[in-house]
Amino acid sequence: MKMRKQPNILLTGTPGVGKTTLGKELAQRTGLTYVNIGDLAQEGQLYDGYDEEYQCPILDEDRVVDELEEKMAEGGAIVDYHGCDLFPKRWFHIVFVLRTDNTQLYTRLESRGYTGKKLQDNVQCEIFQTIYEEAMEAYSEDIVHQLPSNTPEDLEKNLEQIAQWTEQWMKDHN
Ligand code: DAT
Repeated sequence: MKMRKQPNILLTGTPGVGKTTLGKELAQRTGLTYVNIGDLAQEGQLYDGYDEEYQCPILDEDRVVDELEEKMAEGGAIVDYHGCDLFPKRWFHIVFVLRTDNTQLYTRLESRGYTGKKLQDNVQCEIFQTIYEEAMEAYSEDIVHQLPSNTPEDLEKNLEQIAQWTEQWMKDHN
């Protein structure tokens, strides 16, 4: 029996915009598999050096892509990462860039323990819509969507919309 085809969804955006929160709930609702790139890299130690400025390991992008290739070919993955141009374009059927107002984001990152340059750079990343522009360059513009992610109501609406899109995609492809 052939397996039911499922789409691959990319959730991206500045750290703190709510990718993990949305991704995990979405996985529960749709039955798709949530994949956190940060966790994957940590588990497999998929790193290539250390960033002294930000005090964090540097992702080995090639190894991350190799690690995921099989799963992505199968379909049904919800991928969560604060960057998007490291993945092959062909992997994703739709890309969501979550967006948060900067005062809100500042508070969230501060309570995550970010301070100083790391905090400022991340808020600035959101103000300059860096990840949105990265997504528009890396993928077909017609599959890239921005989602406001400020309030619990936004979260609920986003869940609802993406779950509906997923259901429709599966009807169209099975
Ligand atoms: P990310 O995975 O993008 O780094 P997260 O899911 O860890 O972000 O969320 C960061 C914090 O913000 C966390 O405390 C939960 C909260 N949050 C996420 N989405 C939200 C929303 N739509 N409204 C209010 N708070 C939200």
